[in-house]
Amino acid sequence: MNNDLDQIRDEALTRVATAEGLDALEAVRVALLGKKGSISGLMKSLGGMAPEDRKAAGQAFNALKAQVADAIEAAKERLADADLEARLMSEKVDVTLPVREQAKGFVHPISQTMDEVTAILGEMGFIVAEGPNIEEDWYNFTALNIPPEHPARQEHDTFYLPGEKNGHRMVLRTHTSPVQIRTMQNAEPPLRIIAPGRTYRCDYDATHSPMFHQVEGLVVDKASHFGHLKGCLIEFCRAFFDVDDLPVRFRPSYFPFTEPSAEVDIGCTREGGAFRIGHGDDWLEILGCGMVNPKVLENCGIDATEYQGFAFGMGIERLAMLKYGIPDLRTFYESDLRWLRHFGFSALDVPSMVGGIG
Ligand code: 2NL
Repeated sequence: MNNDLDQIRDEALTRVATAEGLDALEAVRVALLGKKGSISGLMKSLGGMAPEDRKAAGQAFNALKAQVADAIEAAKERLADADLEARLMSEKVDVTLPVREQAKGFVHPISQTMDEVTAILGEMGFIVAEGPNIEEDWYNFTALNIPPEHPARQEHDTFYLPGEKNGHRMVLRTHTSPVQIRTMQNAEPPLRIIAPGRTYRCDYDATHSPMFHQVEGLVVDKASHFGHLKGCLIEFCRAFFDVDDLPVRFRPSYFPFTEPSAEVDIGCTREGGAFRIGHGDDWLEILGCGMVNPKVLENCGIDATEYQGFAFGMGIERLAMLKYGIPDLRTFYESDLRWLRHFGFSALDVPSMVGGIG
């Protein structure tokens, strides 16, 4: 019996020791210790033994089983080490390879254009100011010398909201001017601010969206004059369109909040369907401006006998369409990723970050 067991042990340990690879070792394990394995078979044979032999045989079988199991574990470790060693010898990892490009988002042309406008005016010394999109009609209209009977105040242009605040009707701001009104009320001149942001008008067709974007600018100082306004906006137009000798013209106009008021045109060509900014004998309107109406300064608590100022406003969608050749206003708001991949910008091209990185 002991000799039989010794032989089974020797055979089993030889099979374990000579198994080539982890798969072969697993096959050996199943053949020996599996449900139908030979050592498991020994265990089953206990039932047919004489009771006086059973205890000693059981102990011997268990010892054999444990020994073989230990040998298999040890062999498994040895083979796994050998596998790893072989892989380390045969495989190479080039740690100098550049990483794969990550999928990244795009900057929307509206954001890009706002950033460009803000960067140019920021370099001139304008500070960004912000305010609520939901406004009292006093800030949106009355303070700006827009009288109650003015067409812009009528229901069809303005989104009026239910409820009142401080006895005033609430509106979605129709321009960012109320931001400047609030600044004039709360800060001491001299002021040099821009107000970029969303604006709302009840209008929707091929060239109008109920939500759109504006940047307005305001300077208030003791000696600000129309020459400053012209210099500032000519410089802005040339920087924005990146044309050093861009022709810029000021055409008389009317706004209730400025006096005198002007519209600003830039030179362009329209020939045979081709359109080009910066050359030729045609003109294109791109922004409105003027000297701040003294009534507006007084409405904000600024002494108009001591201070004067100039202001301007521009629509961002229109500037973005002109600069980047985007033909249809509505595509700005469709969230079409194929469109954004075409017209969008890399995050690192944001001009406010140029020079800030790398
Ligand atoms: C345009 C014209 C303009 C202003 C906006 C303004 C603001 C204050 C006082 C006086 Cl607080 N003026 N803003 C002035 C002239 C024109 O916008 O065509 N915008 C798209």
